[in-house]
Order: sequence, then C-alpha cells, then structure tokens
Amino acid sequence: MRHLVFGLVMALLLSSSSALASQSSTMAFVTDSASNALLPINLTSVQPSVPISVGAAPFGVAVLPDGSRVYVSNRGFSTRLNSTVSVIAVADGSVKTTITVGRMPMGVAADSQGRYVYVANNLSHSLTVIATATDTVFTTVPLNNPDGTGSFSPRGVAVNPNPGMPYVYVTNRSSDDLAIVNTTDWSVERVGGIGTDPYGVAVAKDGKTVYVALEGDGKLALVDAVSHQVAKIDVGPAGLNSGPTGVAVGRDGKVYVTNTESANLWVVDPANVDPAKRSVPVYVGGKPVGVSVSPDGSHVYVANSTGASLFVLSTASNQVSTISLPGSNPIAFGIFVLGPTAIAVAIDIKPGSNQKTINLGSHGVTPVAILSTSTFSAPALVNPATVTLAGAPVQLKGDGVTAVIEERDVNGDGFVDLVVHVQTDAMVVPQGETTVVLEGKTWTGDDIRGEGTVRIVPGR
Ligand SMILES: [Ca+2]
Ligand SMILES: [Ca+2]
Repeated sequence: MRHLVFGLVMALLLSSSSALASQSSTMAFVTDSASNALLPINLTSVQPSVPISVGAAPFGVAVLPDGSRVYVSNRGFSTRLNSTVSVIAVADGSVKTTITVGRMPMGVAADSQGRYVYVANNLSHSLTVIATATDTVFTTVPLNNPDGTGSFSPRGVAVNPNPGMPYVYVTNRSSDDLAIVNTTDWSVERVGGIGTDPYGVAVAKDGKTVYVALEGDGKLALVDAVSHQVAKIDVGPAGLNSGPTGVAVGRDGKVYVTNTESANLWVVDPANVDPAKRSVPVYVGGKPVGVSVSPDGSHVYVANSTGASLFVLSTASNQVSTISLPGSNPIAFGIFVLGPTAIAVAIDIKPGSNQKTINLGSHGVTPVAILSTSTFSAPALVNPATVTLAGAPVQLKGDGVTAVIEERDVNGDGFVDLVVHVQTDAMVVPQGETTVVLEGKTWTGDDIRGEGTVRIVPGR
C-alpha cells in the first residue's frame, strides 16, 4: 500500500478562505472536533483553505446539492454540551448563521433538492428539520414517547433520494432501531431489533435499500426500504464484532463502511453473490470515522479521527494515499465531499506514440484512447459517438451516425480500451494551453470526463 503525504503548511499559509470552491474542483468539508473548526480542502489541487471556526466539537456535516452552504452539527463535549448547527456560506467561508437545535446534535443530512436539512439530536431524542430557504427550524420531530417507547439516542441520519419515497432514516443507539420519518406528515415508523448500536446510515441511489453501520456487531444492516426486512453483511474482522461507524454509497452501488476499531475501510458489493467478495477490508490505519465518495466515483475519502488526515482510496486502483489536515480530530460524519458528477476517465492521446504533438492546422484525425479499469470497461460503457476532445467531434462512418472505433489494450494492462478519432482541425485549444479535456456520455446517460496533456502546434 502506498502512502503519499502532502505537506500542506505552505499551501495553508498562502491560500485564503475566499473562493473555496469552483465548478471543476472536488471539495471536502471536514469537521475537526479538536479545533472547533470546519476544514475546507480542495481535493483537486490538494490545498486546504483557512479553517472556519464553528461551535464546540463539530461532528456531523452536510453540503447542499448546489454547493452553496455547509451545515455542521456542534455536538459539544460532556462538560460543555452544545445544541447548535453552524451554517457556512461556501463562497466566502463565512458563518452565515447559527441555528439552535436539540441537545447534542450528531448526524446531519440534506435532501436531494436542498430544501430541508435534517439533524439527529442525541440527547433530545428528536429530529430537527431546517428549512434552507430561511435557515430556520421548520419543525422538530420527537422520536421517543413520554411513556418510554419509541427511539432513543439518535446518531445518524440519511434522506431517501428516490422522489417517490419521501423518507428520512435515523439510527438510534439506545433503542437499537431505525426510525423512518415520513416527510409528508412527519409520522414515524420503526424497524426494531436492527442490531447493536446502529450508527452511520446511507441509502442506495434507487432508494430501495437502507444501509446501517452496526457499531456493536461488526456488521452492516441492509434494510429493504419497502418490506423493512433486514439482512446483514460482515464488516468487522473475525473476533472483533464491533467498530463500524460511517457508511457511504458509491457511484457504482458499492457501499463503503469505516471500522473505527480495526482501522479498516470495508468495501461492500451488495450485488456480489460470492460471500468472499461481498465485503472486503482495505486497511487504512488510524481511527477512520466519516466516509464520503466523490460524485465522479473516482475516490473514497475517509476522515482519520486520530491522525490529522484524510485517507483516499482510488476506486480504480484500490490504492490508499493520505492527505494531511491542519486539524487533529477529523470526524466528518456525513456526506462531506462535493464535486463534478461526470465519471472520471483516464485517456491516452495518440496512444503508442511518444510524440504528443497536435497540429491544429492538420486536416487529419487524432486518435485518443479512453482507458478501461477493473470497474470501468470503456468499450462496453461509453457511447463513442458522444465523445469530444477539446470540443472536436469524433470521426463517423459513411452512415453519419456510427463512430469509427478500435477496441484494443493500448497500455498493456489487460483491460481492452476504446479508441476514437477526433477531427483535429475542429479542436479548440486556447493559446498556451497544454491540457485538453475529453467529454462524452455512457450508454446509460452518465457524463464522462478525462484530461490529457499535449503540445499544441497552432493552426492557421
Ligand atoms: Ca444499543
Ligand atoms: Ca488498457
């Protein structure tokens, strides 16, 4: 395993808190419980910005889908309890407002339209609903009842992304259940006996399965969102039936679970029928808590609560690297990464040639390979007619609709790649630019994006 540690002190000194995010950057927003700060990090340039002071012991985090604001739950310490959520404006890194919620707020989640933000209040046994239009409390849903029934000690919260399933899910540590809040009438249903000490929760992209990390069992619960039936998958090594805390769903449907006690990130493939391949641990180190997948699916980010760092798993190579953070107790419990949604692909312009020169005055075509990986087969997935390189379309056959392609392994890694040919004189490359961008779509309509470096000879 390869650990790359980037020194960030200089970058920290040189960068300012303004212009935290740009359209093309992937950003992380990490709560640091020790320094009472939110740490913004540009993951594209691997640069942190100035830490943003929030409340005591910030824990949970949620980013609005449009990237405009970040919501941080200030959990507080046992001696100094807190009951607030800090709202940070991403554009300038300022704290826009501080909202009073229930006692000891932990999990925070935004819905997919960005209309409401939900906060799980551990000591108040309630769910605060924040209306983002005004950044005020819209309602508070009690999860327990005066007669001692109901849900107790909520920790994690997640929103079903399926528009036909208006549910918010809350994990409850003391009552060992999953509370299901119906957002049309704020009624509460429960799935009891889910396992010991449910913690993090995430929902599959189609909304049909709810994933719950069971801290006391070393397992991941898979709750059917319709029938409420529960299945379980091991995410704790033999003999250590504890430790799962954070859970996140990847672009490809895989589920990532942090096991804080055993220093592992478990990669769960719920669709795999082979039990040995359904859940596999990747050793990361430290005490991993928060986990989030970049929207392009290329990397999984894990907050190391003891190491002042983020672990980064490349989903293509399965390699783990490390990014240093200015904090010392990063938690980042929630979906804390925001970025472009296009699937990141590696490309090879003029494959097989060491001469990456493109003469824009040439009337010929430039071959470009979209490289495949173990999880991304370019020939199977990419619609070649949709591909452009620096804005230039691909060469088509005589029928005017079918792209001219080759399917071959251009880099000898055993994965067959897709080669298309773009019309060289149609490429638009600004003077002095050496990076060109490939864009396109998969057959299922997802965007793809890759970058390559070339030497450009300007055309006439
Ligand atoms: Ca319990
Ligand atoms: Ca290949």
